[in-house]
Amino acid sequence: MLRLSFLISLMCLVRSDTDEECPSFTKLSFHSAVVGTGLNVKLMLYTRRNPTCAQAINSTALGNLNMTKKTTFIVHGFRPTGSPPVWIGDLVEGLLSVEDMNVVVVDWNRGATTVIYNHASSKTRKVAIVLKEFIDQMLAGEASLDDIYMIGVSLGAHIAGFVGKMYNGQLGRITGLDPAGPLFNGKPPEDRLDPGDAQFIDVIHSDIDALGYKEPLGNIDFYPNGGLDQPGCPQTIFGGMQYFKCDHQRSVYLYLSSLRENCTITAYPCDSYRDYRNGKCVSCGTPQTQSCPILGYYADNWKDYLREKDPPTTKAFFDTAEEKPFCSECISLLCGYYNLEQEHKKRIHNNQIERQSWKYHRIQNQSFTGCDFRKDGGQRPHLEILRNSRGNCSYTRRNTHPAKLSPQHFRNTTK
Ligand SMILES: [Ca+2]
Ligand SMILES: [Ca+2]
Repeated sequence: MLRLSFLISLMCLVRSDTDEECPSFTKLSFHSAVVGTGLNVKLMLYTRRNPTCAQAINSTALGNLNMTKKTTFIVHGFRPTGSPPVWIGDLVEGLLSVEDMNVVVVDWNRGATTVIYNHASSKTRKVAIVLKEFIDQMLAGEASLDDIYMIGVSLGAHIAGFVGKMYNGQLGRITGLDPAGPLFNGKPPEDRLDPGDAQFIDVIHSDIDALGYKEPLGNIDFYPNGGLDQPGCPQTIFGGMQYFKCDHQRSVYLYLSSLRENCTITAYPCDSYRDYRNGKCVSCGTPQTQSCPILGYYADNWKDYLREKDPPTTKAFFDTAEEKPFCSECISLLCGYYNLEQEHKKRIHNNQIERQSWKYHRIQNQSFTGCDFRKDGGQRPHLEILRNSRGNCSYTRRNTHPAKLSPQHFRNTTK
């Protein structure tokens, strides 16, 4: 009898342990979205000590959180169906793979889940206040605002802005991934993300004609493929849910590629996408000692330069492939974009270039791992890109690096 009761209590112990361990992101049903949900903010901590099994944390229980390290908060947006964001796990894993940090998933699915966008939007300030209370506790310990980084997706980007504002812009960094446009477009800075909300703010705008925010909101604003629509996303309602969210969500996948893929997405500072497409923004606009800004996690390498500008804002453009690795599209690879017309003129003036130039049409349909070209100490690449009116890409070897690349080498770096 004693043995049995011991066994039962042991089972209860194990059972309650597994219940407590590894809390997961709140899963709700579409029914919850229809009836609406009250706000409940859960914080889940992942570190290299517990990379796959979260710890539920709050102001009084900080778990494995190491105050001396960077802390990255991931803040999601509107959840019209109640499901967890599909990219959460990949983002946590990616962040932990690039740096030993604390990653805190801010689960406000109860609150964000509703079919009525306005209801989710109206809770953003309250989420920000919960985060402020938590960060205050961290600051009461050894943590520093410099080491606080918030990645906000859609409504989450504005939540991050609200938190940053409460610290007078002294938060280390905010990354806005297609910050929400509806109900925020045209609002004053205090009612949305703005460049004053953190020490450095980088933003990716991937759906400015629907769910995203059109105007610049940070120190650098990246507009992939112009920011309106993304290649590979359905253009009609027959694409189902993807028709509504694909462009918007692409900002997250582009950011993720900066953590996972062995090639970088280079962006070109420019006044407009049109100017970029017309080859007017080849020089990157940064001091010659630097290369062009890159998208994603390492965008803050350009922090000092971008913040010193007056005003401290930069728009940057680039094109991508339809799928990962998005950087594989020829046009996004290198710091040199010429239209065919310009290049023709160049050839007339310089026979040597003409003699040494090669063209590789339709190479953009292949996965290209030529980012090695950028690893030569930030030098300008050996290849320049041509794009003709039909959108085909081709490459021309730079005459400054003779014999460094052969057509054979080029073929070897494509697959
Ligand atoms: Ca603001
Ligand atoms: Ca769109």
